[in-house]
Amino acid sequence: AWKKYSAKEFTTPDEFEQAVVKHIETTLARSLFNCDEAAAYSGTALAFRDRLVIEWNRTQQQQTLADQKRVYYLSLEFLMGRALDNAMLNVGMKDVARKGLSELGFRMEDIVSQERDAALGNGGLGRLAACFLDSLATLNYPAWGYALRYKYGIFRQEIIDGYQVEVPDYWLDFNPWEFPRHDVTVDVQFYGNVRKYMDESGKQVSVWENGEIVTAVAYDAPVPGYGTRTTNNLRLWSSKASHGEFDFTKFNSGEYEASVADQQRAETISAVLYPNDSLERGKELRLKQQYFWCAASLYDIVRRFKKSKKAWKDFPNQVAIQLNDTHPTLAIPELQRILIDQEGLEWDEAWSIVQSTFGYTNHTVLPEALEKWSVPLIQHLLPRHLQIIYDINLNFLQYVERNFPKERDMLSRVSIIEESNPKMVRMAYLALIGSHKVNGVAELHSDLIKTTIFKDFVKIYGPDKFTNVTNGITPRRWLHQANPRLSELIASKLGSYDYLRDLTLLHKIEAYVDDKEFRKAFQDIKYANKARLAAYTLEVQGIKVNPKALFDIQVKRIHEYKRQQLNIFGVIHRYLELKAMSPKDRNKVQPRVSFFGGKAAPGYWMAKTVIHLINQVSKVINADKEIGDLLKVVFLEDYNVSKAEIIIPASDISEHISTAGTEASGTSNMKFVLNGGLVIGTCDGANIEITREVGEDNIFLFGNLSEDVEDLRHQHFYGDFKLDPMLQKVFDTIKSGMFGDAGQFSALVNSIVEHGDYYLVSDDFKSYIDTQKLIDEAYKDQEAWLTKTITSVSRMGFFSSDRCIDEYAEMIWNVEPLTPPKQN
Ligand code: 26M
Repeated sequence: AWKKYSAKEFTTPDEFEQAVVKHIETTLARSLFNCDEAAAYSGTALAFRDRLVIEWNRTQQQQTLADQKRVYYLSLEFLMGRALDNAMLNVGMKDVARKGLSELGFRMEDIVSQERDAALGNGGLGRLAACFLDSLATLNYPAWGYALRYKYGIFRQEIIDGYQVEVPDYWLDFNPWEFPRHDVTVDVQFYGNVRKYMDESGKQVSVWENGEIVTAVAYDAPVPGYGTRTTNNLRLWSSKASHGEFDFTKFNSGEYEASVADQQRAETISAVLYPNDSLERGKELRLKQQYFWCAASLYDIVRRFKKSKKAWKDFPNQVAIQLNDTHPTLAIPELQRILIDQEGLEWDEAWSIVQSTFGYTNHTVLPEALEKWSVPLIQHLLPRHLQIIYDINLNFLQYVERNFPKERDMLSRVSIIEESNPKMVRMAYLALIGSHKVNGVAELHSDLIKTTIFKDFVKIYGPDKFTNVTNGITPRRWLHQANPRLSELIASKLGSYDYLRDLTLLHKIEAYVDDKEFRKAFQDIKYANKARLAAYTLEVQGIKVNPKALFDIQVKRIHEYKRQQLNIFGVIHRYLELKAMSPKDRNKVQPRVSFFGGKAAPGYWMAKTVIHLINQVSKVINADKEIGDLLKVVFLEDYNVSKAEIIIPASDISEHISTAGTEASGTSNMKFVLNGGLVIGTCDGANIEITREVGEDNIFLFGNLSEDVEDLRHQHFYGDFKLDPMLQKVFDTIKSGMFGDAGQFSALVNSIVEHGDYYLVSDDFKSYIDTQKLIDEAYKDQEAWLTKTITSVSRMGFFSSDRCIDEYAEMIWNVEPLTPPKQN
């Protein structure tokens, strides 16, 4: 019999060093004589990986035997960032590794920063999925993530002459965290035709045939939980030609190029993450990605279920599938297809299984961001699915007609098919109709989806189909890892790190809000974090900033609705005011650094213009000797997860200033406050719940409310549009050429002056400027400011993604945790 393998686990720095050396010399076949930081990183990662893998295998085995319901989180994006620091925290041997590395002559920070980010996502939606995986494992839920193994993640951003330039992010050179499973493959079909026939019993059968086959290969990555042995699985699918390297028939008959071309076409499917936050319209390759991933994942899930030999009606008791936005909506017709075409179930029975299995999370109400696919494209690529979508729609519309006979015009409004030219499939409607629950991601947002985009559906299904799960963030990465000193300070007062598993315990630090020593330590940590960002800014941007200045930060994807333009116009306004002051008055001004960071979608010209303007303004202001440290403007290049871990702990104030009603939740707002920064924000998304938790005195809210937005927009078009006079001055300055050729910014200015100011920049400008003044005043009273920040941190317990995941588990998935056995 086989002996159970037991990894010789390191427990001392010495043993750790041995493990590192072993991996460098044998796994990597490198000599120790030229052991650089890259090699030290690799050895360290592999040493920790060994320990993760044991618990990973154990967890998977336990979950298989336990035979209870599992969660499958389908997301086209997982913005994981770096894995080593997280692995060290969860394995619990970071200090041992630190000592060991130091004996080998390395600093932990330098080794950790050798790792490339796993940047398989665009922004908030992808990072949310990563936080959810962390919480699912930490709370011992049996759960898998499913996604694509993109060869290229989100592009790297370089700023050249003030313009964004996109550079490919090839991240797989050395990735110790993934395990290829060449034995776990799924053949996925595209194109072809549907043949219908009667079987012996007289039943109509549809066969989808003559398609093109692409093979999905599984790559697995371990997802360890904190303070638990549970290690879940993230499965990424990679595409390759179904016949392997080359089509040998073609190859042997001399068609070398055709053979290679087939192979490349197949590999293109998982080649690159779309960088567009969904604006990528109608691209066949994107639809192929979506189906490829849905089909492979469902095949895998169904295969696992079938091993249990249970009846199909038990499927929803074993499987909960969560759709992260509409990107995986094809999983709905795909499961229906498997059940009726391959497993021989009747339509109604199959459909009830489908509906009980899926839940759908909506992440935006912006109409331009709602996915639609043209009927001809789906017909061409997925002919059988189009038939099924039409049948789903027919059944649904018949149901609506029966129940609302008097509302004929509702039918065209709620139809899955939009009767345009060409016809379009409305993916959000299909996702909603095929799921048992639909949730928004913050209270306001969940209310808005019920009164706007899904209004008719509330009438049809009743309000209980709709629910709210306010987003959350993992305190492991966003407090403990990003801000180790603050985490340690909190632990020293609470007596342990238990609060990292139950963030509501943070409320106990409110008792120290008047404790002199605690306050001093808290303030010192904030200063050190600001000094760290200042050093980083000098090193990579070449801009010297004073850590004593007020650090004002806005980092997120660049979008008109997020209103970075409002921020930079405010900066220009501030500059004009400073220039107009006497030197004596200037001396009383609160110095400030305005940091920006974020990527623009490559084809989003307005967003790119905003980046350009920020950089031009930065150049002019930073060079102004008269202004000096009173105002500095910094655009931080290539904002990503690992940079966020440096940037976020360094804020005094961060900006979350979307037009009310447009930002579904926001999650960086939570990260900033948890790290002892305050927020300037609109009454939008999770800002509203942050206000409820921390108290109105501890946040700077401004601007028009969501319920007034429609009227204001109407007035812009049908009343006369009056530009805010301060904003007018800002525009005059831009037009004067102070920031370079004004023509470059005319589209941006005109979107406000000429084209109706859709995002209400002018309407909110005065309120924004006034609130920034309040902030300057408030910051002068450092003691009062400190009280606000400490109080806020202590009240952030609600925003842990652990709370969030427990809500999904209870209200949507109906799954229970599976506790790992005590260590043997
Ligand atoms: C794209 C181009 C132009 C204008 C808008 C978009 C766009 C907007 C929203 C595309 C996709 C959008 O939604 C998807 C998304 O990423 N939503 C984000 O999800 C996060 C996690 O729930 C939330 O915190 C963010 O508020 C929400 O914007």
